[in-house]
Amino acid sequence: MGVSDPIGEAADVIFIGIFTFAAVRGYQIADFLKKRTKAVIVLGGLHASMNYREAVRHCDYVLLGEGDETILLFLQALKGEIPMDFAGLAYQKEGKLVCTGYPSPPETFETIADRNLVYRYQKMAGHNTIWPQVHASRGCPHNCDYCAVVRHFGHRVRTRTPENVVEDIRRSIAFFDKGHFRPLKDLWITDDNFFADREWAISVLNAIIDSKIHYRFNVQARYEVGFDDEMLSLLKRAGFFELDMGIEFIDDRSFQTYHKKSTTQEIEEAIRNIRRHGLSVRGLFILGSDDQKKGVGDQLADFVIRNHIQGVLIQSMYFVSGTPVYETHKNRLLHHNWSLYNGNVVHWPKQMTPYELQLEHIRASRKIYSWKRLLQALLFEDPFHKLLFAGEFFWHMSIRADLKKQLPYLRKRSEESVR
Ligand code: B12
Ligand code: SF4
Repeated sequence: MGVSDPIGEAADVIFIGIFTFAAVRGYQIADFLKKRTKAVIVLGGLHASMNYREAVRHCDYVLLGEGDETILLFLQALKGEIPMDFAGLAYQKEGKLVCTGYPSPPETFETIADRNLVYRYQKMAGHNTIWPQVHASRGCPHNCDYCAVVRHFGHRVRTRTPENVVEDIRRSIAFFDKGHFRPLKDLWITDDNFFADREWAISVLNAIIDSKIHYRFNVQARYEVGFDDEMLSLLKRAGFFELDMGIEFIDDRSFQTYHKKSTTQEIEEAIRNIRRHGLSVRGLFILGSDDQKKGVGDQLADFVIRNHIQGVLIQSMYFVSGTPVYETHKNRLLHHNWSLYNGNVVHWPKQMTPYELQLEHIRASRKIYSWKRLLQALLFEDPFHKLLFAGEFFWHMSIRADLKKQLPYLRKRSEESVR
């Protein structure tokens, strides 16, 4: 599809990838294309894979799991070169669902995407809200109940070679910086658990240092890396400025309930050590656990401020079928409107109403991104963090505006006496 063929009339196959928050839109596009083109419509990605029974109603085929190898097999099958029966397929045949199961994940995934192939991506790259990013490994050995990613990519950690990662970083930076002025330059390593294979992580960091690429990087991390002084020094030398830590909860009971192996004390100690190494910490939090009560918004904000956490993403719990939390909470979901699974409250927590929980979220965001803290950041932070905080201040304003739009609905549902 392109400018001369905006709806893909000439396409033979159209592949559409969806995460949960994009599923509704993805289905609309798939339905539209199905009616308007002759192309074979294929849905894939995390949400389509974990909800293939739902996704299959909007397309000709769902391809489950990672697409690197199955897309090629699929194209071969479509051309009649191999039978359409390999692992990773779901489709409807004579009104019945056929599913050949999840395929084995690829062992190597060294292909560096040509970013020029994405329609208008070069234009989007000029915006400060889109950063260069590289995904260097897949899989995580942990088993947190709410995590959809580990169900999709599996527990076994699979990595790209350090040379391949560095080459991708180089090309990503070149693509993003070409012809654009971006005051906040940084590249995000988006792995869910970059440090799960310690030796490999060290070799990637050494490869970045040897490459003489001078850039600013951030990466997602569990708290354990905060006790690894060698790793923290290497991160600093390689140009990393921030670790995005999946902290999730601020009470030990919630960690236990959802099988997240952490304690609040360990996390706080880790943050202190990370900061000692000159790196900042961004906190990724989940609100709405069954152990949390009213007041959790304030507690979360106090935790962030006390521990000098430089920025936050707060997300109310969400539930995707295939995750343990979906099984334990499916009778308490407010709806299955996936487009609202983007931070909003979507379930009945145990000790608050949905409305109260949404207010806690708004309160935490307002306290962390207050005018007073904006002024403090502008006065006392380094130039990069001044800009970052100011940007996030306005971003959180827009997040709160979106959260507030849901309040009337959540109030109404909360007033219902029968759950
Ligand atoms: C980068 C990222 C972002 C960036 C995106 C920036 C950008 N320019 O792309 C930003 C910061 C904007 C972002 C925002 C959000 N994100 Co986000 N994000 C990610 C992250 C960390 C990496 C994505 C990635 O590159 N993955 C690596 C590639 C290789 O994986 P992939 O895209 O899934 O593709 C593979 C397969 O799925 C498959 N595949 C994919 N598509 C298709 C299509 C077909 C046809 C086929 C056959 C196969 C196939 O093949 C690929 C290769 O194996 C993921 C975590 C993760 N591990 O994916 C979270 C993640 C996608 N985000 C998530 C969430 C919740 C959000 C937010 C709602 C957070 C919030 N509260 O605001 C917002 C939503 C924004 C929006 N409305 O669009 C969740 C989604 C959960 C879910 N059930 O869908 C994830 C999974 C994080 C998590 N730990 O749960 N995000
Ligand atoms: S540590 Fe992170 S990536 Fe691993 S299972 Fe838990 S939430 Fe998922």
